[in-house]
Amino acid sequence: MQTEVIPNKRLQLYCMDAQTHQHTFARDVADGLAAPQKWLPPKYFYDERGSQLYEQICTLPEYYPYRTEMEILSTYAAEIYAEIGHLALVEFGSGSATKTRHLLSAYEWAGRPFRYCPVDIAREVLWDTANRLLQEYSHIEIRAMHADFAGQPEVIQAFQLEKKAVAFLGSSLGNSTPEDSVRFLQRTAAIMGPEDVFLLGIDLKKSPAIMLPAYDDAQGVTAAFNLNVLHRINRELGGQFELQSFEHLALYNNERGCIEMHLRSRHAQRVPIVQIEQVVSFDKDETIHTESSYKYSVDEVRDMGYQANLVLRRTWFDARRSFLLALFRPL
Ligand code: AVJ
Repeated sequence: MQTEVIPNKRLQLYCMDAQTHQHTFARDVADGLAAPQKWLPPKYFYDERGSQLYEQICTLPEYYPYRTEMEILSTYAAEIYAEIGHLALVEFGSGSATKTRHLLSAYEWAGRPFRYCPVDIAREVLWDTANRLLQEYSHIEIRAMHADFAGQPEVIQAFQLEKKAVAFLGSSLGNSTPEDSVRFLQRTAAIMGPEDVFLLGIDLKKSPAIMLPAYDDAQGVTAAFNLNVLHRINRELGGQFELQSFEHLALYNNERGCIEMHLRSRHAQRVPIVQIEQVVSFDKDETIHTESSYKYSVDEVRDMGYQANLVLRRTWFDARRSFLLALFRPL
């Protein structure tokens, strides 16, 4: 980890070097597409185009997770802030920080300096957002980190914060399996002090009739978002995917309790990927599993916390109890 740019004392950018990122992408694609069930880690959705498409997904009528979490944060920002106190706010997967702004406004209204430490894998979005926030909040001090934090929450130790509130919003934890999620929470808890808090935004289990359209919208934005990862392989790894030869597929896996997104091969085909020196073969209807989005009950969320020595202290819901904002403290 290195500190790359210091434009002024209110904004510092920490960077994981690009080399590491690129290597990982090539290796993950090579491994994932060689597996019996082909798969790709969802974090690779978020290149510049993918980040734009995700923002667009958030405006879709079908995509309730965004709206509902937004409702919670806008309704209860003052209450949440009162519970957290004026602690430095670290956020995993901050993206455009649209929802977080409600919380940042509560900090701002306190009328004294506060520190916001966003961590994201999408570099452009991170940078643009940080600069925008500097304009919007006169008391904000930003330490932004461009990093892949998946499976390694310890990256935030580079911020060297004495006390902190760690936020993981947007149901992004849902992209990990429950087993990996518990491990992520355990490792996060291990680097939290006794007065630190953990704020988790997570989607709740509900009827597939509501969940499924959120991942298979009428306008096909989610389909474009899903297919974009093939475009990225073409661009960054010399892949020769023909996007029209794959179709977007979303399903609810009732046993695992997650929405799955796949890309299904419309016909048998062989796809060269130059930079990993592989030709990937597909049967007709064979899929690449590109994302799991786990849904939980409140009890399951509480239990995951316990397994990580985190105690669920407060819960906030939207009016329809569609989404949960949970505040944990160390045991
Ligand atoms: C960014 C993890 C919240 O799982 O709902 C949106 C991403 N995938 N549509 C989710 C996503 C398909 C998403 N999160």
